[in-house]
Amino acid sequence: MPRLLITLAVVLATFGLAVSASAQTAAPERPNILMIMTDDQTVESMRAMPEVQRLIAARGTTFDNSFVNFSLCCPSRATAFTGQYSHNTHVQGLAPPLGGYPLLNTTNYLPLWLQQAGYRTMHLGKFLNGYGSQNPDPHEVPAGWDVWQASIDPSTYDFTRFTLNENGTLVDYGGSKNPGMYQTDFYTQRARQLIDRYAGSARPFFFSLAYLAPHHGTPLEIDDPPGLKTPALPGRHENAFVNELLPQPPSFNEFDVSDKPSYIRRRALLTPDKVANVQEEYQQRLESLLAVDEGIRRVVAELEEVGELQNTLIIFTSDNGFLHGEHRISAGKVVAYEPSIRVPLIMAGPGVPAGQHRKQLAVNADLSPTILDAAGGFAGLPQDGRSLFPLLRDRGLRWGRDVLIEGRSTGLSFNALRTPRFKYVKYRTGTTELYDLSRDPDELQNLARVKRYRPLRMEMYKRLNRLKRCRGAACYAAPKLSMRLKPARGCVPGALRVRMTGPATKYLSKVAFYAGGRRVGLVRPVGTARLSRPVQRVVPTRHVRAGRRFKLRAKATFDDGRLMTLDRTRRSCAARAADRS
Ligand SMILES: [Ca+2]
Ligand SMILES: [Ca+2]
Ligand SMILES: [Ca+2]
Repeated sequence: MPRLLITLAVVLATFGLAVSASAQTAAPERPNILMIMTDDQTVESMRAMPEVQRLIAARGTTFDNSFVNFSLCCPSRATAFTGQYSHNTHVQGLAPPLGGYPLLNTTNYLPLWLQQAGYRTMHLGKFLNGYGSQNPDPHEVPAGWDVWQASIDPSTYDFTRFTLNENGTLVDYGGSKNPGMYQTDFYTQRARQLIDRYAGSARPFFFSLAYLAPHHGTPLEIDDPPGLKTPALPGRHENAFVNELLPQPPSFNEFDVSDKPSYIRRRALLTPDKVANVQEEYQQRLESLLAVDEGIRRVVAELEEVGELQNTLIIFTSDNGFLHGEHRISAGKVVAYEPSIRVPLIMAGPGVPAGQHRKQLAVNADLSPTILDAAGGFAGLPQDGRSLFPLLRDRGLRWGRDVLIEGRSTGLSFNALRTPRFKYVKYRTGTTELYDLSRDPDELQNLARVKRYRPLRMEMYKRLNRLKRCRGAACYAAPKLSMRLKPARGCVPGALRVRMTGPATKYLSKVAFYAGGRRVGLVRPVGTARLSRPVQRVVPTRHVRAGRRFKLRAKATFDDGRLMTLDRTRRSCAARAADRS
């Protein structure tokens, strides 16, 4: 059997399908993996979750710049379970023909790959939209799940009365049979039971725990605002944030929308009444997260009680962000603006440094390769994202990739590129948007018609055209940049001449050099001039002890804000030729 697996791995690698080479971590055994996904949760709302901060973020690493490829429940979950952007999953909506559960290819996706890697796979809660309603038989259980307890649509969206498909059996919860039941609390209790039951087994588990909050759902409540949908709350948390003011960043109810696409320009300013309603909606969404936060405390406590906490990789994230009045959108997602595409992403457990942050861009297509990396498994499909573990091990590492954002809904269709600094959006109508997020984080000044950004726009347009049809490694292709060292081989006598080469040098705006962890050189433009060519530098390496191997790293910054590191390992000469001269 192991030989068969090795053969399979070799075959997959040969065809470029393998994503995970590592698996050889320091951990004595392979970790359990718990992926907690909330629904429609913004990064801003994380302040309502002190337990997640204490038990996951403080023990782990927070990705400060985490995005979803397609900011909508169903496409986003399809990406999480396949490692593919939505143009490859073909799940680009909530219902056929654009999307919905029936469009997910359940014959080749993450849970199956994890089973092949020896994992017990479990899912509890919301799955892809339309599960139980769009498939002809609600008893259907998708392949790949050992323990399957998914909510049946539309009962998914009732916080007090819902039906789970429990490995093929439909079981009703709440309602008149069990008044007072609250879905979030039920999921927490059920999650603890599952952990208790399968802890300590020789088979590690992958547990997908999908809370509905802070997404809207029934029943209606007395203070629900007219015209806006809100979650339902347990009595103990009603009005917990009643005094919380709606955040009003500069993009809130954006006054001048003359630079915006027509679907924004058409929107009227929000009236004070409407703003009050949005505030109530905002408060209820925050309030609904309190039970999730409590739930996560109890789930983590359960892992600790059964002795599995140290050996469980916990991933906390959301399927998409949400707008609360930014750019005049009173409630919504799908769009390319920051509050819509940004999601919380926090990891803790084996191989994850404690109490750290990462600035590098992450995208939900990274979830599958990251999980497979931890599990020592292999993807059966080209992965459009990458394992985040290299970024966890090396905070200075930069890949230089663009993140692809996609969106389709009634009357709206776009693709976008997100770099660490810029966002370029191209609508099917031909309209474009360009934002310099380092100067304009609230996306108030569309630069698409500003002349001096034309070269950047053309370049991003070309890259977007490539990325919008990308598959696998092409989706995270780095800029074509390399470095030439002199001496090219042999030991380094005390200094190295480094020259940046490759077509991407023409977009370089700055390069910093590090040897053995110390910054030893910087090439940057003087004044407003462009970087002089060729981009090269003699960097001293005398601080590296004689005869030692050291890492030379070049950290390149491009005009569009992309960052890329290039590494080379060299050895300093035992005899210090340079010192003697
Ligand atoms: Ca969602
Ligand atoms: Ca409500
Ligand atoms: Ca209220």
